[in-house]
Amino acid sequence: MELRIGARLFTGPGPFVMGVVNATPDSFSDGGRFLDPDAAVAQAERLAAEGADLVDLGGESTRPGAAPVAPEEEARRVVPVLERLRARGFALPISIDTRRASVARAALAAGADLVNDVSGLADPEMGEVVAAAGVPLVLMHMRGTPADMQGRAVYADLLAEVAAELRAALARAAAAGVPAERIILDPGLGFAKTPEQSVELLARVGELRALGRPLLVGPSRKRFIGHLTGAPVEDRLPGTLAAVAACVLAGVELLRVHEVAPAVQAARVAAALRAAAMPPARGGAPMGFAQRGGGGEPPAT
Ligand code: HH2
Repeated sequence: MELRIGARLFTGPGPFVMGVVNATPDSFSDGGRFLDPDAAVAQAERLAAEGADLVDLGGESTRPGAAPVAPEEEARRVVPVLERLRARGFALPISIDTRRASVARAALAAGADLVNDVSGLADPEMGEVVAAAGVPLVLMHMRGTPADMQGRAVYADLLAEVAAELRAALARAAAAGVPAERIILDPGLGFAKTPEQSVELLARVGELRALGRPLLVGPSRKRFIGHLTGAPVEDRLPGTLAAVAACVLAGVELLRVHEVAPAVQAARVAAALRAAAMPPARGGAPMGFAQRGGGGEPPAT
C-alpha cells in the first residue's frame, strides 16, 4: 500500500496495527472503561507505546443490537479526546470511527486524520465531508444498521456479494469526490455476518485483494471467536491472535485490535513467515520492520 494518513506515509505491505479506543459506555468488550476523556487519552498513549501504527477512536458502539447514539452525544464523547491528544503532541495518526457526517466533520476539525465508516457511506453527506477534508477513508462492509444487521446476514455467495457491495461503496465514494487511491476496504467481520460467515470471510479474505485497495480487518474479541471456542469476550486474545496471523498471511495490510502489543508480535511473526515463503525476487524484507522502532530488533532469547 502507499497511503498518507496524517503525518505518516504508510508504504509497503505492512502489517500495520490500528489500536482501538472506545469512548463509549457500552462497547461490547470495553464499554465504560474509556468514556472519560482522560482515560481515553491514556489508553491511546498506552497503545502507541505498545507499538500501534495508528489509533481508532469511536464514540458509538456498533455491536449487534446496539441502540443508536445522538450525533451530538457521539461528538461530545470524541472531540475532547482528539483535542487533548493533539494538545499533547500525540504522534500517531488518529482515525475517527463514525457513521455520521456531522461527527466526522467535528472530529476532523479537532485533529482526526482518517474516517473509519462502518456503514460504507450510509450517511449521504459523509462522502462530501471526507472529500472536502482530503483525508483517507475506510469503507467497511455491513448491511442495515447495528440495530437490525443480524437479520440481514443472508448470502447466496458470501464472498461475491461482499465484494460487489464493497465495489458499490467505492463507486459511492467516487461519486462524492473521494478517489479510490484514498480508500481502504474492510469486509466487516461480525457486521451482518453470522459467526460461520465471519470465519469464511477470514479464511478467504485474500480474495478481496482483487478489489485493488489495501485491506483492514477487525477480528478483535469478536463473536466468531466465542462461537468457535466458548471463550467469553474478555478471554479472546488467543483467538484474536490466530485471526491476526491468518490475515497477515493472506496479505491484509491493517489489523484493528484492542490489545496492541500481542497483535504486533503475532503480526511480525506471520509477516516473516509470509516473506520467507516467497521467492526472493518477490519477498524482500519482512513487512513493517523498516518503518518501526528505529534501530531494529532488540536482542532476545
Ligand atoms: N469493528 C468494530 C468497530 N469498528 N471498524 C472497522 N473498520 N472494522 C471493524 O471490524 C470494526 C470497526 C466493533 O468493535 P468495537 O469497536 O470493539 O466494539 P463496539 O462497536 O461495541 O464499540
